[in-house]
Amino acid sequence: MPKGTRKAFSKTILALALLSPFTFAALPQTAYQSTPENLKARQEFQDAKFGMFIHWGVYSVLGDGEWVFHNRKLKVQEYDRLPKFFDPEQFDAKAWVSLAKAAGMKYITITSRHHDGFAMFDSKVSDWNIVQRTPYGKDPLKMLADEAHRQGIKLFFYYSQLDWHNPDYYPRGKTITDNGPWDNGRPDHGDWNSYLDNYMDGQLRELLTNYGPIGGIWFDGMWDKPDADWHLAKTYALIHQLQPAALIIPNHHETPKPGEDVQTFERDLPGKNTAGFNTNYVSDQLPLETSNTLNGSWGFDIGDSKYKSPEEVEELLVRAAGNNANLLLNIGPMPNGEIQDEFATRLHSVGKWLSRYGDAIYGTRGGPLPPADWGVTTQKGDNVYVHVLNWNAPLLALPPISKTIGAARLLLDSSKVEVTQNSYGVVLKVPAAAKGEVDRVVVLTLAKDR
Ligand code: JFZ
Repeated sequence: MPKGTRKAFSKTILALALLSPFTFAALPQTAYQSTPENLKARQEFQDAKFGMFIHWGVYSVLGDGEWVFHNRKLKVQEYDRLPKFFDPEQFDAKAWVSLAKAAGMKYITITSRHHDGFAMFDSKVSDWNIVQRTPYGKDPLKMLADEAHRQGIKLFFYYSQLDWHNPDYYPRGKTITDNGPWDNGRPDHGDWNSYLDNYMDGQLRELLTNYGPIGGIWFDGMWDKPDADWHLAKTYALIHQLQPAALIIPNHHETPKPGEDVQTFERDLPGKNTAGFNTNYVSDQLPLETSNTLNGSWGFDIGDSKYKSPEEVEELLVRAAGNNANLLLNIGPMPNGEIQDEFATRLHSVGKWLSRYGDAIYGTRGGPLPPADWGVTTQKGDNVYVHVLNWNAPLLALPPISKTIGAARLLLDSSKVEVTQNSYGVVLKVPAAAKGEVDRVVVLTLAKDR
């Protein structure tokens, strides 16, 4: 390289070196580096596998789901009557947390506010909250957080960024027209920046300050205005600054953005899009989660009796685990604070089942074999768990597993399972399923590499 060129070259390098810190400063999103606490929390989240989702708000009073404000095209002044009837005298934080634990669930994600914008917690940012507007007058999230800490279960807050009540949620999103025009009486102007920076970030600050260590924030509603500037970098930085281990879990149905810690899929296994609004992109970096309902609804629906059986829930959980994902299973408690028996009995059955099969689920990761119609595999340490969900022949032929299988046994009674392994793959002799047996789990112990 001639001398002049070399000089110009090194000048360019110098300029680039000087420029780069500024480039990163201007793009805080790309600079997001998760902290060690956050990475540890992600591992614990993946180990947890099974969580309880709770949709509960003033809408529960009407027994018609959490979208009733929108579906019935109510006016703001009409919806404002609803909190006066919310008096959950049967609410018992201990009973809720105990039920989650009995079901084998390791975390709870509850609506701190849904699309009606009504804060189910003691918020100073606005009086549109449970303490100031309801006869109940107390903060159930505080009671739940204290009880969750006592019982050693993580609590996450669902938070709707979409708001059907606050005038500053303006310009409005697609939910104002998707059901035919809905003018609910708000003025045709508003301060979007103030909504995000003061109202929303103010409430998030409260949630991450007043409730002890929180598992994370489960965001929902960005899909209402997919092209808006949601000030995500600012909001995400605030959360990670207040609680570095808190996980940001956005239900925006898009490819994960910088600062997000978990990719969640609504009513679908990762990469499947039977619901019609999920993305096919599956992160190979972030923990995965899939949410689903125990009947057909999220919020309490008095006319919904389409309960999933314990067996269906168990299969969902196993298929989620085999896809390297958690299952977040929803219940909508009643407005009096009780969880209906149909939910409680089913959850107890799943918990009983998990006490026998949990070894093949908790703490595992998906694979090594791809999920298939016959079933899935999970793995932990030297063990591969083959979950046979849908296979009626005595022999099950699997694709190759790269390591040598040292032993094969049934999880339930440790009885030996016949296995052959060659370059074509692995053949297992699986015992017939007992009546009602959802999952036959064969544990393959891999030989140590020499
Ligand atoms: C959202 C909420 O609207 C719903 O009430 C519940 O909280 C659920 C967990 O999350 O559900 C959605 C969100 C977006 C679409 C559909 C359902 N969408 O874009 O079609």
